[in-house]
Amino acid sequence: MATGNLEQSLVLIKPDALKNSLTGYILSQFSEFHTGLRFAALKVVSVNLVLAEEHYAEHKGKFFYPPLLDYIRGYLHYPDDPRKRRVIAIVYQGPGAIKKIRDICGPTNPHDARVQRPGCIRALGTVVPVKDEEGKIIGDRVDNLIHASANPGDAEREIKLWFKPTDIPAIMRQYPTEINEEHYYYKDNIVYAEHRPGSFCFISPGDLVWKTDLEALRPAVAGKEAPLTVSAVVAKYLINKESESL
Ligand code: FUP
Repeated sequence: MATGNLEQSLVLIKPDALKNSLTGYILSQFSEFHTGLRFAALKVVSVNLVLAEEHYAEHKGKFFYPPLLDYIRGYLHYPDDPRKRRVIAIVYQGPGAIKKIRDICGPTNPHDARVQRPGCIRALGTVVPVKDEEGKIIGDRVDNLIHASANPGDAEREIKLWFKPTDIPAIMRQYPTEINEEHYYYKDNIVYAEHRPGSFCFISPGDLVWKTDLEALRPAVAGKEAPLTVSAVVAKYLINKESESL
């Protein structure tokens, strides 16, 4: 796990921030001049369902989980324009990256943010009631513009979920990698060691991959229990592929 000067954090500029043209404002809040942090990686992501479910796995089963998936996938802010459904995913690196970024973001709920930390990014967000099938309000969906890793363990999990090692300059990579020596194919949430009809090869011999991904794939193809779900490994290899339903 990375610490000290090399600490990293995952930031997601969410669809509501993009819709409100807050990207430039957010990037300037996090600029090296203001925070001492640097970009380690950045990409525009059309968020597939596998990635959304894995990113918010800890909230599975909660009333706000389904709308949260629709929110991060851009369906709520761009119901009629699939081209605009995207987030900007960024890895920041530098001393105290996680806390510095969380402080600038502010509290999770924009109502709290406005009271407790006026001026923080999430103070510009909004809260939308969530209703059950009978129309009764059962809680709030929190549209808070930005995601930021909460602690070093989350940062490692999230960075490896959204980014391949080669998305990050070698000198800035913080987590162990390995050169893969096998072929791995994916179809319908299953990984295979050989090609199956309709599957695609997402890792080939010679590819640089996260060590923890390989430690999950080896048992997974042998039908054994793995330390990570197949989805957690494969999600980043599905990013920005053709099919909307991925
Ligand atoms: P944070 O770490 O600040 O992003 O907060 P959480 O992990 O607690 O929440 C993850 C996401 O769930 C946030 F974007 C807000 C959303 N959420 C709701 O929509 N409704 C709730 O009642 C709680 C959280």
